[in-house]
Amino acid sequence: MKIEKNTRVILALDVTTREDAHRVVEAVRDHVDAIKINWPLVLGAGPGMITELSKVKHVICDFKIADIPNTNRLIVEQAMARGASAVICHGFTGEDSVKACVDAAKGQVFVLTEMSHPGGKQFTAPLADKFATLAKAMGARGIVAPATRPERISDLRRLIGDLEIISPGVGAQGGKASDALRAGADFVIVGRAIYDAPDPGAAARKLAEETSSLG
Ligand code: NUP
Repeated sequence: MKIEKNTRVILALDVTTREDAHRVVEAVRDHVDAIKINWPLVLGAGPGMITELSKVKHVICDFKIADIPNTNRLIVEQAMARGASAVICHGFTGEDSVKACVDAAKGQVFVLTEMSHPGGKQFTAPLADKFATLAKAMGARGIVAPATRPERISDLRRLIGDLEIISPGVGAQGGKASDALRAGADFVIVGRAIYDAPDPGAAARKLAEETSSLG
């Protein structure tokens, strides 16, 4: 499922209650193109959130799936059956495990490469090129690459051609949305800089002004 590029912002909805989730989504829905959810919301408010939110926007389930192929398949099937448009998986588990995700999600998979936090340099950075190449070879939809290191987005873009890049690390982790997009990301992923702002709607609007002006 294609996510239309309007604002090129994906909301990372790392709140832990249904009330907070809906409050933030109502405030920002006009300024984001999709919603990424992660374990904090699913564990805090239940997997029904996938279905509820999928009625408002495309939902990407950032479950960082990292298991043997059969377990990966079962996780992905559950997420997709509840309304997810795509899932995020790790690449270090190897070709067969990534392939199981891609098959179960009918291609709608983003593979993690170099993670955006400081520790991401330790183990994921040295292997990031391999994860990106694996994503392309396995037929994934795209990769996750760090807005905190835009030069790495450019490197990885060269390896994957026209696969999509979604990029976390904007705001709270120090990255800048326009830098990540100029480096080759299709979308930025933004959590705390939106949902922790005193006025999430205003924060999202301001960000969308910055990103949509880049075309
Ligand atoms: O490398 C990654 N970095 C990262 O921050 C891969 C991710 N999936 N994320 C996720 O993006 C992280 O789990 C969180 O949900 C979001 C960033 O949130 P924030 O730093 O904008 O609050």
